[in-house]
Amino acid sequence: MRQTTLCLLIKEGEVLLGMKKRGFATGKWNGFGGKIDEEKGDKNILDAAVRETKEEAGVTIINPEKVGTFHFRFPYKEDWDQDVHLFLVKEWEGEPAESEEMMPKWFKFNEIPYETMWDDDKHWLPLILANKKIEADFIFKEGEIISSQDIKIVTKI
Ligand code: 6OG
Repeated sequence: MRQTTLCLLIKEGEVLLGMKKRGFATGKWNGFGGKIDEEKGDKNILDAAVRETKEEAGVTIINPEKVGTFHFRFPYKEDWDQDVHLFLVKEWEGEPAESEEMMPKWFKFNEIPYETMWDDDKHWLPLILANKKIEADFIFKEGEIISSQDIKIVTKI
């Protein structure tokens, strides 16, 4: 299964999201991340998290904390299937800046634009912002709508 990363930068009641400007999920707000790319030197999932956040948001993340694992499945489009490793980031170097792929913006926790995000996000992001760790399965049907879901709060990840 394809392994990808998703990083959420957090500061004082705000979360940094990026508007995806091209490719998969264009037009959605999301965290930063992508797949492990050995050609770009990634040896593990953490390398991919650091590299992708630098490429997409212009910041170097420090001490990312793994807070979730997702199994996303798209029976109608299996090449979208992926396991996503979610990281919370409270330290970084640099200022978020627009890239070719993403336009970053800070959102207050109570102003998160769930209506322009992946359908799953409204179900798990509030848990993450409340300091929970999760393991979740989501199956989608056409139109990228959830057809089934299972979110478990875990203590160890
Ligand atoms: P690229 O193909 O752009 O990597 N991703 C998802 N994020 C959320 N919030 N919900 C989903 O529900 C997602 N499916 C994938 C993981 C894809 C990026 O999109 C994330 C990666 O950061 C289905 O390289």
